[in-house]
Amino acid sequence: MQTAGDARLRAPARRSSVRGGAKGNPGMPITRKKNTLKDSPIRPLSALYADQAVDLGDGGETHQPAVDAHELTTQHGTPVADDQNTLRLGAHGPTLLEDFHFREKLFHFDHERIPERVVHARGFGAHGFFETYDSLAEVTSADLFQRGGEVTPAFVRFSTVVGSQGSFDLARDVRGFAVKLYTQRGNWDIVGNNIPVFFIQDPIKFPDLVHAVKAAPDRGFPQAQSAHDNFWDFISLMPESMHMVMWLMSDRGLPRAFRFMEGFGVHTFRFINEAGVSTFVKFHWKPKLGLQSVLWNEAMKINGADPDFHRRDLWNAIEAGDFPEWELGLQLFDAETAALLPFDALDPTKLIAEELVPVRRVGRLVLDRNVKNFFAETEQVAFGTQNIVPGIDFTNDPVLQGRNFSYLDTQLKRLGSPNFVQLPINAPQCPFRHFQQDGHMASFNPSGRVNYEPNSWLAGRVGGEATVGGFVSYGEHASGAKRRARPESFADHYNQARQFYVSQTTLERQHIAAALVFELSKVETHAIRSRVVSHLLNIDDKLAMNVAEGLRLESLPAAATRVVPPRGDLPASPALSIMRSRPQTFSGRKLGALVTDGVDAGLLRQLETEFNDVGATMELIAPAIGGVKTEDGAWLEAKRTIATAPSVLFDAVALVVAPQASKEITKNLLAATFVADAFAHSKFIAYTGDARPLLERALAGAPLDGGCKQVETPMAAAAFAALCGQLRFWSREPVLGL
Ligand code: HDE
Repeated sequence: MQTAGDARLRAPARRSSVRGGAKGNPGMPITRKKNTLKDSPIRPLSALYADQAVDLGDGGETHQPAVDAHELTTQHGTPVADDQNTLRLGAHGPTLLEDFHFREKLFHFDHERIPERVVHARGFGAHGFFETYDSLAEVTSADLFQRGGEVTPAFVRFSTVVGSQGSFDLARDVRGFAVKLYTQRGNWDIVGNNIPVFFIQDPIKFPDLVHAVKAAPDRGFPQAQSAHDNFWDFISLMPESMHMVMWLMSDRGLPRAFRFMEGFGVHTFRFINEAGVSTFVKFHWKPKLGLQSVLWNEAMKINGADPDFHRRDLWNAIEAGDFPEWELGLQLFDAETAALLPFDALDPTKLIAEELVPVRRVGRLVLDRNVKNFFAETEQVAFGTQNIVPGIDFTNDPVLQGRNFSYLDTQLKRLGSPNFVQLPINAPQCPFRHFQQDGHMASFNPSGRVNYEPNSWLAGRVGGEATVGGFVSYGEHASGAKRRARPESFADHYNQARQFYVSQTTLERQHIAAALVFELSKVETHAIRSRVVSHLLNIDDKLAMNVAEGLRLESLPAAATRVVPPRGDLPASPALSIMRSRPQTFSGRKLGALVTDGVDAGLLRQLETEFNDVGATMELIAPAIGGVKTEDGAWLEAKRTIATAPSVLFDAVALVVAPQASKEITKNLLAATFVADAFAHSKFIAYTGDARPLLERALAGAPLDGGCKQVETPMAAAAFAALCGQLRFWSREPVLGL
């Protein structure tokens, strides 16, 4: 195979015209070019790198001539004749300071990075729209909710919280779910998470929380994880976090994809209608494809195999026209209902069970366009909880109030100018007019002399106050002594954590216990492990016991002191469990088909059709990326190889092995690991008869179960696709001995 390196070695710059290249390289054409005085840097040779025709310089370096008018220029537009060599005094001489092209290029490169977000650094965004189902004028005057069918442009950024921008997607972590809606009356940001509650009740603790969970200041690690002493030390001293910790340790901390997770506004907000009446509202995003998560053992392997697992999934789905969709759900309740709720609606560590206040679906969010430039859009998008529009207002949730203060600061720090709202991704898409001016990188610079209000320069009074539909804060009465205090109604730290736990299926509860054991096993300080268990005892005895056993604690600590006693009036809420509310469809999921030479192309086609019919995709995995030859001699290109695509990247697998390849593939340890992992992760496995030896080797004596199906016929392929609608063969997990 020829490479650019070959060409350089084999085409010495000062050769005379040769066709056929250097000795031993007959396929490499090298031709002397005609030079004119105009062609200032003389490039004596032309070369071909497979499909690419280039010139070679004196040192054999590649020069790629511009085609037509697509020539390279400096930032100031000066055409660049040589982008390979700095300006030097002779070929071996010192570099000259007057090399403005080099200086500009390096200067700009040195400043390419902006500070990453202090939290939610690793994110991925996409464009789309929000469509209102029916008018909500009875509860809000927000313009986007006035008319059924109204379409509002949207941008969404998903993120992990803890890791830096270069970390991996499948950390056990909360996911940011931030939505910018470009409404006709201003931008409205719902800066939410995929978990409906938060760790802390007062924003003054946010820096402590984030310091504790991120890398320790002395050593600069660990990265993108909570499994370490500092995090659990903090948590074990902050029982208000226990509810959120239950969510984080549950499968919610490991979404299968952004498309398969819920979003929540977390805080209680207000809707205000035309008459000024306030209704409390909590925001939910419900994924059309239902909820799904991966297992922790899978997550760890996915992070190695594809650190971009979530972003790749979203990007590919949108590119394929398979647009991810969520419905906006509202929990609406008035002040009287709020007073009757078992918890304070202003406490962000609490949720309101859907069974108590039902979720009303009022519109859909569709992501249908990938970004054109990651930096310009995903990195520069600036969300802020303070960005609301007339018809919506804040409540006194202290964390929301603190956030309203924080987000502006952070954007100025990150984006370096008070004009960050002028960046196209942040600018409103409705008419706007204000008199804020100048500053770094001002690009919205209105003409004319009016830059203050009131003014009398134009008859229309440019920039006068809105007489209809302007933003008016809700006239809530407030009074009290100025003091640092927390409401007594915030004191219950365990009852809702327990409600969440008992709402899970047995397997989900086991996952929570296993996650806690994993995390605390990485905590080196014994006292912290016991302290966490002392809190778990206030949530569920069996959970605490399982964790204590998993850690082999010498003795069970006493339960942590609690302020509010256990309450018996909080029934399990099925909506809190992913498994209980999972969809019966494989739609949006992926089948990985491991294929060998001699494969039955008809069967593969059938499998693909069946999976496409349920809205899923199939990817071919072969021993080598070039692909395999089918039984009828055709060539099938592979998408992945066994080495690049372990089965953790798929939701179900098919082992489509031909008789002549059975022996070879059975010997392949990677192929056996592929199958063993799929089995250990309770995935459905289809296999041809000739794949059975591989399957048996991988299972190491474990019996084949109902999740493994021999598939040789079209009917069997259809039945397998339907079976995969159950997503996993969960009844396998308890017998795996994990
Ligand atoms: Fe944030 N948060 N946050 N947060 N948050 C930021 O703003 C902050 C909180 C959330 O994709 C920062 O632009 C404080 C809760 C998301 O760009 C910063 C407090 C929830 C994103 C900030 C909270 C969130 C952020 C860092 C406690 C869920 C990413 C970078 C009082 C409802 C948005 C930035 C994106 C980002 C502050 C708590 C969600 C520093 C002070 C609760 C999804 O301003």
